[in-house]
Amino acid sequence: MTIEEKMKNLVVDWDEDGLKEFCSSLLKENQTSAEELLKIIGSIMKFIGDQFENEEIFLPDLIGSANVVKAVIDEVLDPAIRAKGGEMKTLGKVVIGTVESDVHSIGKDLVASFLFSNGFEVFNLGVEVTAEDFINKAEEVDADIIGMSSLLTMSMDFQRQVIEELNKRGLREKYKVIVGGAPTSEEWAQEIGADAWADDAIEAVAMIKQIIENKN
Ligand code: B1M
Repeated sequence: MTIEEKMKNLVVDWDEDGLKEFCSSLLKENQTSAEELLKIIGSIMKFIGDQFENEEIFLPDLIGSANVVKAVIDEVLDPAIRAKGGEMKTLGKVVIGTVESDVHSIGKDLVASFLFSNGFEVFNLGVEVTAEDFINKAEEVDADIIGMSSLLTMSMDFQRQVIEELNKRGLREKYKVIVGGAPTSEEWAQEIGADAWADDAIEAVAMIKQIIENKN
């Protein structure tokens, strides 16, 4: 059985302790990296999402699996990445969150972890983050980038509202804004006046590196 198959079984069985133990032992024995395990988790969640969309599983199954994945990211993978990152020189500061009214955290957390593992200082504000909170945090930490995730068609407009609020406060030029999440697109990013859009966590890192290079 491959690592991915074993992890998928543990997620589907809601075996949180089993998945934590399995990932911890892989890391301890240097069989793989936390970044690789995050990529695998991304593809497992896509598989589970497809099953949900095809009505092969139901909302409680989805919630159970998502909780297992969140616990492993928070308690095993993110700490492993942070433990390695002690000596890294920061490439820039990113304030990131899922927008108001939206509780989807997994994709945003993957982006945050990938950014951290690539040398960015990341301020992850969690979910249901208001425009006020995005902007206050960016001001407080003197961020370079504000990153907003949205998984619901109904919550996308809050990305626009954050940009409008930045404009109102005369702060729009101070920060670069990147948006992402399944219902968003390059065209959406252009429509709301964001600086960049990324399809996945890897692309988000590449886009943000590019933005920072162009800024300096
Ligand atoms: Co919900 N959900 N959900 N959900 N959920 C979706 C998004 C949905 C498409 C499922 C469906 O019906 N087909 C649908 C939205 C439809 C729409 O509006 N277009 C939906 C719905 C309707 C809902 C509820 C309303 C259900 C209900 O209550 N009836 C409810 C909403 C609650 C709320 O937010 N107010 C709800 C709740 C939930 C759970 C709590 C059960 C759970 C979330 C748990 C959690 O995150 N802690 C959940 C889940 C798990 C999903 C699906 C199945 C999977 C999402 C996920 O984690 N994907 C999702 C269906 C799907 O996507 N196939 C669905 C894996 C993750 C790695 O991918 O998040 O896309 P993703 O992130 C990617 C990219 O998008 C990108 O990079 C990431 C990594 O590669 N990306 C960025 C994301 N953010 C980025 C930011 C960036 C750049 C790139 O820059 C800043």
